[in-house]
Amino acid sequence: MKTWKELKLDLKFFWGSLFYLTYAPKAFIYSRWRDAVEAQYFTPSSEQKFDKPGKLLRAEPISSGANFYFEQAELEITFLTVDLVRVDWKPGIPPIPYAIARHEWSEVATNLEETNEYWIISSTALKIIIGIDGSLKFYDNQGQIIREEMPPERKVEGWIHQAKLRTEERIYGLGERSTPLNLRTAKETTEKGEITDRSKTFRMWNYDAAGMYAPGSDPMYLCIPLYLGLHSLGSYLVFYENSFEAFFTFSDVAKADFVGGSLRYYFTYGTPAKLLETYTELTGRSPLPPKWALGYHQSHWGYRTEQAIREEAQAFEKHDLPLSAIHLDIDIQVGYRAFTIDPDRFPKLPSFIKELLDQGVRFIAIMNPGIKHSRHSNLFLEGQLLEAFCRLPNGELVIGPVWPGWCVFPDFTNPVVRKWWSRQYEYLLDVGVTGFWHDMNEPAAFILWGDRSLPKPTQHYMEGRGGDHREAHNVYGLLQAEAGYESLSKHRPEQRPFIVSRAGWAGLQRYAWTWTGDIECTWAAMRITVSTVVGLGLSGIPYTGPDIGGFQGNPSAELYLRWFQMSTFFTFYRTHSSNNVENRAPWTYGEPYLSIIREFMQLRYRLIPYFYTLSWEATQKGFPPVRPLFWNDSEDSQLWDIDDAFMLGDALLVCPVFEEGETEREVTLPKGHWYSFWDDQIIEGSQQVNLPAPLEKIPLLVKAGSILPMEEGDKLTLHIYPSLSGTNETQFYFDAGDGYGESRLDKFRMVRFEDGIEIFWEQQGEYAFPYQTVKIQLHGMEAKAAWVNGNSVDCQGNYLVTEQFPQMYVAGEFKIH
Ligand code: NBV
Repeated sequence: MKTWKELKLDLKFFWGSLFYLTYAPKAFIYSRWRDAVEAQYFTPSSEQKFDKPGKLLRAEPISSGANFYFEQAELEITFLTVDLVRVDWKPGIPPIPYAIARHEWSEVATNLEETNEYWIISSTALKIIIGIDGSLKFYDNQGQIIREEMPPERKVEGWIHQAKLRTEERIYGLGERSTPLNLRTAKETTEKGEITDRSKTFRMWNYDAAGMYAPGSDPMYLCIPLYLGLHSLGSYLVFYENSFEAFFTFSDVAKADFVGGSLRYYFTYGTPAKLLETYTELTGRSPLPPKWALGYHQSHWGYRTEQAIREEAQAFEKHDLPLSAIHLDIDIQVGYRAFTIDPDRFPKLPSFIKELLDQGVRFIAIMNPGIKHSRHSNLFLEGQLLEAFCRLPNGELVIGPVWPGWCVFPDFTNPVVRKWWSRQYEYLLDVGVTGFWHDMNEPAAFILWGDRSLPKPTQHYMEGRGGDHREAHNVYGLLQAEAGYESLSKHRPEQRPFIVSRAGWAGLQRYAWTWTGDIECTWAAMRITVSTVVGLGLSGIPYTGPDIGGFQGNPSAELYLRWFQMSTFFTFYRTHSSNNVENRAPWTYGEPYLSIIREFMQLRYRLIPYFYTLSWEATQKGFPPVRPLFWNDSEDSQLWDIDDAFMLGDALLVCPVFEEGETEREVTLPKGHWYSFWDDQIIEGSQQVNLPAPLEKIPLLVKAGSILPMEEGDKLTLHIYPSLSGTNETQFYFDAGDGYGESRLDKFRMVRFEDGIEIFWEQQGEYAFPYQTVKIQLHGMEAKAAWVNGNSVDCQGNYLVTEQFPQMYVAGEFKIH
């Protein structure tokens, strides 16, 4: 017998499904029309086809590189730095550099040599051998071969590019993926759900999961044609600057098959950290987010009125839970139209937003790119005059069904359209909306079969050079985010923009955060999220997180709790759920879950100085805050496949629990020593251990040698985790938390001695130190005496309270020797 609550949920699900059905006739008409359009416009190209480049005939040096002339192709190799090269095979339509942030590079000295069998182009750090047949071999500065590429194959349109993979080689990246972290272990699943032994083919085509996806589903919303290879001789990164649809497979070879465009790619090698630093130098880094964005966000598709939102915010207060933002879904709009908020349901919006802000809660509004095709829509009329909407080659408007009904789609590849779109945010900013949530921007349309997007012959401006949807599709969300970002920077220059975008491409990190979409509510789904988030980080996107508890379905209390605990250590910390499930918030499941969740939320807020420093580091180096375990230990092959745990920065190792009823879990530790965050137990690294994971905790480890900054009001506690020996350096970044004012860096050097530790503290920058007191909390050490700047100070067991100091010595006994 079902309980009343279960019956209510079934009913909600039933109505929700009926609601989707109302779109079915439009989806049917659209799917038929799209198929007809594609059949009409796609005729085989008359372009001459050849397979391989043919024989290498000659080469000539150019500035920072060389040109190589083959019988049927041309190859241009340019060194942007000594260890970053651009490889450009021609012919092919040159890409519009949407991904690229840096265009000017200093000249690099290169050397071009010819031998009997091949040519060599080299810098001081990288040597490339160009075979007579067009094969390429990349060598590092030790003379080790890092990557071996076969001659590319030109198709009628597009290219196939293959490289050999070493037996032990692992592959990561491709943007957002819902598979094991090492993409080489992912297998194809049959329609019946059976797993085959064939390698999975990953598709590059931003894709709307339309309400629910399960682990293994591919493609996802945000594809990036980039991967990292990691093997016993080193690691490298390849980024294809080609936004066309493509298929990547990793078996004995890595195969990239593009349906169009040119074959232009970038190669660099080095440690994973170095790879991300170089890649984000090329494609740009995330700007510093406003600090509040690192707090907790609450969302549900279903908050319809001012009162409902007020009650939700008040419930946070009532339950003594922190809240930084509330996300408002399409139900607050008028007929689901972009840039609208229903004035009847939000009669006093500016004062309501102010009321929320006074409680520290920001108002984030959703927006979809589709504009209602109607003469009663101002945006439609304006856009028509501007010729802003996508059309077919015969000039016919592309009209597809989305939430508002029949919609037209702005062509964001046109700068005039981006500017027009940018202006639309202005009044919502004036009303007080803090940030925006870009949904359905793959772009997605409702269908009954076939592709969930615009017809491929849809024409795009492509900055004036023209192109069709096959090329523009994957950059659509990126360019919408650019327009949004420009708008927020321009119209509200004193605050940092906050945009969350579902779709994107290489470079999205410059403008927006993302989230991992409509994941189902299962333990397996929660588990795969670690790979998705870590993989996105390795693809240059540092800010992401899942809908806590999953989007579609009602998780058990335990699943929600475990999901919450894990997400406490992801950058984007948000509960969100579908409109046909129960509204889910930290108190939904009562005790003991509420109290445990509260503790994790409080821990998250205490850790904000740590998160914020990681954000600053992302602006400087492009390092994702959430990292794989091999990040600092890429030579340890034991760590290469670990995707059930992750690092938050260099100091914290997070081991979520992925099974119902589990109260302990196995953890593989990287080298060094690790402190259990909960009880200071010290564990030696480079081994597998079983750690307790009762409901109220997940294994959380701190690397020996770290200092963890934690704040509570105007008090900063520096948690000191001494290493066995040597010196460790750490720095923390502080500023006003928003805007573009002064900042400061507090740099700590910790030296471990036999009988104590010495800490040096240096400051840089004009921003005043934001705390009244500093507490030094020692871990794994019993203090006996302490001196600050040479003066003896009171020291109680394992902590002392002080002001800022240039030097401190604490003598005592250590738990590890
Ligand atoms: O706007 C409704 C949902 C949203 O809640 C979700 O987060 C998005 O991923 N949106 C998708 C559109 C409908 C999905 C069925």
